[in-house]
This record gives sequence, C-alpha cells and structure tokens, in this order.
Amino acid sequence: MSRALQHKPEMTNSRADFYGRMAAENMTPLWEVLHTLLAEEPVTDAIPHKWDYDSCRPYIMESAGVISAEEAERRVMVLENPGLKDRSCISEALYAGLQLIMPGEVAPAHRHSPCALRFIVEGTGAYTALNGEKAYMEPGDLILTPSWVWHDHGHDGDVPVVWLDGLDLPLVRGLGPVFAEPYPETEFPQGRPTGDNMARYGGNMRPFGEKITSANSPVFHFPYAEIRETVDTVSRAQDIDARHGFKLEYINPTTGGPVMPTIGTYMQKLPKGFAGDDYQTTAAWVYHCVEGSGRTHIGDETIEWKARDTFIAPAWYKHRHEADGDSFLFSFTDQPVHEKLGLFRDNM
Ligand code: GTQ
Repeated sequence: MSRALQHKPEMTNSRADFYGRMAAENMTPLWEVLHTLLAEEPVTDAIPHKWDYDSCRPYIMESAGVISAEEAERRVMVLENPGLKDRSCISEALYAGLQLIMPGEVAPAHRHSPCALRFIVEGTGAYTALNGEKAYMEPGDLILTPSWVWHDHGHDGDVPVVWLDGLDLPLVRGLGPVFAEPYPETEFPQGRPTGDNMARYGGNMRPFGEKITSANSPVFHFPYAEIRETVDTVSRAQDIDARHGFKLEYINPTTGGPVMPTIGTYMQKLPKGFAGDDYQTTAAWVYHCVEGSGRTHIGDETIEWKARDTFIAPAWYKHRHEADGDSFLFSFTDQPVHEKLGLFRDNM
C-alpha cells in the first residue's frame, strides 16, 4: 500500500473546537498544515514571467522626470514576480530591478549586507564606484557590489544608462540580517584607478604576499567584450551541452567558485537553431538576453525573448531553450546557497 504525505484530515466540530481552544496558547495542529509544509516536491508561488524591454522602457525613461537618482537613492523599477505581489521579489530568494541613471546624476554612496550585481542593458558613460574605484559601464558588462562594500553610481556620459540589478535581498531578509548604511557624503572619495581590480586580481596573478580573506570575488568588473570572446572561443572547441548550449560561470578567481556567496552568474551561447532538453533544478534562474532571440519553454508556458528582455524560471520548473540565431543569455541564480546547504538538486 502506498502512502501519500498529501493527506489532509477531516474537520469535525469537536476538532474545530479543540483547535480553537489551543489557539489561546499560540499552538496550532501540525496535521492541518503538514501537507503544505512538506510537499513532495518544491512548491513556489513565483511564476514564469518575462519583462519585455520594449514595453518596460517607456516607463523607465519616464521615471527620469518623476524623481532624480539622488532623491530616489536608487531609481529602480522593481521586477516583481506576478505570483509574489508586494514582496519586491522576482523569486522567493532573489530580487531584480531595472535602474536608470541620467547624465550628470549621482546615486549616493551607501552599503548594505545584501549583495548586488549589475548587468548593463543600454547606454555608456555611467559608472559604479566600489570604495571609490570606478567601473565604467558598457552594455553586457557585469559589475558586482558584494555585501557591505561602499558603492555609488554616477554618469560622466551623455545618454541614459539602464542596467539590471540582481540582489539576494529577499533571502537575506528571510534570514534576518539586513543592514544598510548611508555614506555621510553623496560620493565616496576617489579610490584606486579604474581597472585596478582586474589588473590586480584578474590576470591570473595576485599581489605578492597578499592574503585574500573576502568571501567575494576581488574582481568586480567583467567586461562583455572579454566574456563574449571567452564563451565564443570555447564554443568552437567544446561539445555542446544538450541543456545549456555553451555555458560558462563567472568565477571568483581566488576560489574558482561563484562570484559572491549567494549568487552565481553565467553567460551561455545558444547556437543558431539550438533546441535544448529540459533542465530542472531547485534553484531559481533569472535570464537576460544580450544578443539574439528565441524562446524558453517553462512548465506549460512559452516565453519568447529577444535582446534586453529579462525572464524568470522559478524553482523546480522544467525549462528548455530554443534559439533562432546565435544567442547569448546572461543569468543569475541562488544555486550557490542551495549547494552550500546541501539542498541542491537537478535533473542532470
Ligand atoms: O544600486 O545599490 O536595485 O541598494 C536595490 C537596492 C539597487 C543599488 C537596487 C540597492 C541598489
């Protein structure tokens, strides 16, 4: 005989009376909720969804006339999962948003315990400064602002700049330890010169005698020109993966692991005509198309995507990609947390 955990006991008058009385002592019967607490497979309220950049862009640009970056602190349109309304989440553990900075503006220096990444969507001439070291943005670049590092954003150029923010904010909020602090001045004082982090830690070398103790990648700027070249070169000499095409992870060079403890980041090339197999994992995946177009089947839904669109494959949803022409997808995921806690599963 097979047993199911999904069994919900019958409600009787005497049971209802009993539950009502024990509520006075802040106690509730587990057996009434056990079937939802211990579902046989991961259950998420998040749903598959795409933010079409052409549809979102007019609102992003309109926001420039509604509030300044300085008044807003961060002028961000939060990408809210329709299944997680009013929770500022794209998945249970991840946050995403589209941030706009206009020429001459400053988004003031602050730091917080949640970690963040920026993936540049359009424009050039803006920068993120980490402890005063400026990383100038080009479309497709990845810039990290790890936990508790001072950062401000500014703009020396002459066109609007938009980027995709990814944070572990819902995860950290769920665990508790959210801290944030404004820097006393709007801008952090000038720090090391632009590119210093890449030279110091990103050239397969490290400064003599330096002990690196941070949990985060000391390289915080990954220019798209280099990432694209890397993925493209590998794609010419490597067997294609049936699920992922040609997919590489951005790494912390001091560990070989993910760039930040809670968020993993990837770039994948799906060659023209690619039709992938289903991938299913406990982790949630936020995808952003950099080049090309195609579609991803997520559960029963099909999401059509093209350059600058962002979409979410929630936890445990089977998903498979198809590419029209050669396509490049950036993605970020909470997979590193699942792995560290021994909770990660996939269908590989
Ligand atoms: O740029 O530091 O989307 O602090 C949300 C919170 C961006 C940022 C967000 C933030 C930032």
